[in-house]
Amino acid sequence: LNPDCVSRTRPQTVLNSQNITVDIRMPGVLPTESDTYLCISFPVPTSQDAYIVDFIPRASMDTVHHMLLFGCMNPVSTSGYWDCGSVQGTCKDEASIMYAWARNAPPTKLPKDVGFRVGKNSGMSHFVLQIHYGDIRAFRNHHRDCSGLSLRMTTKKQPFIAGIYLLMSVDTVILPGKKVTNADIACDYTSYPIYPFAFRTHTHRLGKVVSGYRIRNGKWSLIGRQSPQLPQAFYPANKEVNVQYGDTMAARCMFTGEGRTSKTYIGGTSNDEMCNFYIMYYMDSEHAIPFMNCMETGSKELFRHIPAEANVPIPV
Ligand code: IYT
Ligand code: CU
Ligand code: CU
Repeated sequence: LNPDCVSRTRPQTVLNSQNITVDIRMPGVLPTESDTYLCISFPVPTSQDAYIVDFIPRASMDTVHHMLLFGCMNPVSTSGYWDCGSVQGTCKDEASIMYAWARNAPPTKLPKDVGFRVGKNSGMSHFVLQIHYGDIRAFRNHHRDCSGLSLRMTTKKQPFIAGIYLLMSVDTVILPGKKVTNADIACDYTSYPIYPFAFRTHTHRLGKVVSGYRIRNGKWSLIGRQSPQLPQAFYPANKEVNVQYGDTMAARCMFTGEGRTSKTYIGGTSNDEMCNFYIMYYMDSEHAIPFMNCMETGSKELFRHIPAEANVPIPV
């Protein structure tokens, strides 16, 4: 077994015991069909609070289509790897996404003084890494894959906490043959200020463009806009747009029903659809809320004022 394949924890330096690096690697896997999703879990290696301050992808470009890192208390398994496609999933409890890497997209860096808080007290005793292996032909020579992620962590308290705000549609129905269906989501924001620095979009095949906004005093400001058909990584957000008490968060996914012969609903398979807009933000650690969701359907009246760009497809 290639020693690079073994997941491990090691101190960053002997001089400063506050820093740890965690390597989360597939244990030398050989997927047997294209579009296999494999997961491994790894315990957060400290009982104290710790902060992830850097993500270093260790992915093989020719085999890995994308990787996602989640945090949770109860992974589906704590030994070996498992198939985590639509059936088993990642965690028995709620999983929170913290990182996405996708082939041909630039990797996300956390800003200085910003960390994701992990550890038992923050509801994250385990990491789960999900890897989507694309074209199986890359494994013709039967080599084994050890792709994964290194996390640079510290137990030193960070001034700002990273978090994820997820806007998702729960009730969209896409009619067959209909050229445009919009999934509109909006929620009032009633917490301490957040500073978005990255965003990620997710739909399946029918999504054309996904856009996210802050609405303040009736004015729509773009946080980010991307085609979900491009690599679904976190992309840099518009840094000028922060979100504060009294603002509204809004997102639209534009879908097309062309090429379908029956209705398409929200669901887990590739024949279903999803509409997700993820915002990665930082927040003053004193008031930090690491994960927030918005699942409310946006009103017609509100979305009368959405900028026209939200319905302009992005060329892929
Ligand atoms: C129904 C739906 O839209 N599911 C999404 C969003 C979602 C993410 C997480 C829902 C829950 C979560 O705990 I994290 I409940 C969804 O499954 N998105 C996929 C991944 O599972 C994260 C994606 O690639 O964005
Ligand atoms: Cu993928
Ligand atoms: Cu999905």
